[in-house]
Amino acid sequence: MTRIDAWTWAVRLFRTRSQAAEACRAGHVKINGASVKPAQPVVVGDRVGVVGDTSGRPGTLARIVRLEERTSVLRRTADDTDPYERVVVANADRLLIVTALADPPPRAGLVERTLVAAFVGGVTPVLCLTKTDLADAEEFTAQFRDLDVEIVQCGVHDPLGPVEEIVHNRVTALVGHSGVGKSTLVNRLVPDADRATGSVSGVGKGRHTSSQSVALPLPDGGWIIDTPGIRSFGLAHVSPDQVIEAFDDLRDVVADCPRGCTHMGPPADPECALDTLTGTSARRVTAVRQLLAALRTNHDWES
Ligand SMILES: Nc1nc2c(ncn2[C@@H]2O[C@H](COP(=O)(O)OP(=O)(O)OP(=O)(O)O)[C@@H](O)[C@H]2O)c(=O)[nH]1
Ligand SMILES: [Mg+2]
Ligand SMILES: [Zn+2]
Repeated sequence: MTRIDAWTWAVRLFRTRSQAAEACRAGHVKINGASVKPAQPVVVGDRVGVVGDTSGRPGTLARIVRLEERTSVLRRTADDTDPYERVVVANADRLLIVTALADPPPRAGLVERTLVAAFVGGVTPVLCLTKTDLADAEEFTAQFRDLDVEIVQCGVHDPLGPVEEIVHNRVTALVGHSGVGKSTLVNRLVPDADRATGSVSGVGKGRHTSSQSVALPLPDGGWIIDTPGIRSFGLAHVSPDQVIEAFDDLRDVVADCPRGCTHMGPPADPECALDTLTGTSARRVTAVRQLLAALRTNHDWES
């Protein structure tokens, strides 16, 4: 699934990667063998089965009749109290959390919340810094060091090699605040993508240059998914235990925590088992608690 418009879904046919077709959704789709009709069952990145006219000729439509099981799901909710989960992208291997070092200023909270969604959704996050020509990266990146998240600089003046290596032969989604340079980066990675880019002056006034998620094939293999800018990342569906679960070295330790432990340490959780860890793991606990703290505080980053 490469693009979704009001009534049609664009699909790329698997056997011939270059062949595209339009498809419409059947009333019900089969997920894991069961016929269901969820509100928005098919998202960009989904693998679907289509029948009917798959020629891709103008005016023809195929029918989506099957949704393959997803290898990863990046979800968000509108805010932290909203029970309605929206899948942002399916089947991504990597999530590039695109963050400008200035204009708009980097928001640690938004990065932390996006990291949580990636860890919980089974997508490996990478912190991707843009506008490196406008500010120094050191101070901002220091706070993420103990999470072992890969950090790559990919401003317009930085060489493309490191980010090309990350996206090669993988499905990579880009997320981040509006105006950070997601589409600019996509245009560098896919020279004929021709994604519209915008000036940052409109940020905070509800203006987003990209309004749709689109998957584009990379020239050397793999897919890149450009998404519209976000102002916040609702995590109503995420519990502290799910975050801990994503870290191999912490997962087993919390089995010794008292019931209802929120793993924040004293004073809230004086008996949290994570406090028995030492060395690198202890530093990791501090970093993961930073994520848990971000899970509790959501902001709408207007600008
Ligand atoms: N100085 C500088 N400007 C950049 C850099 N990367 C992107 N820009 C500029 O930032 C502006 C916004 O870039 P876009 O690529 O449209 O941002 P976006 O993240 O796709 O924004 P939305 O589609 O609204 O989410 C454009 O004017 C770009 O030229 C960079 O590394 N340095
Ligand atoms: Mg864009
Ligand atoms: Zn605990």
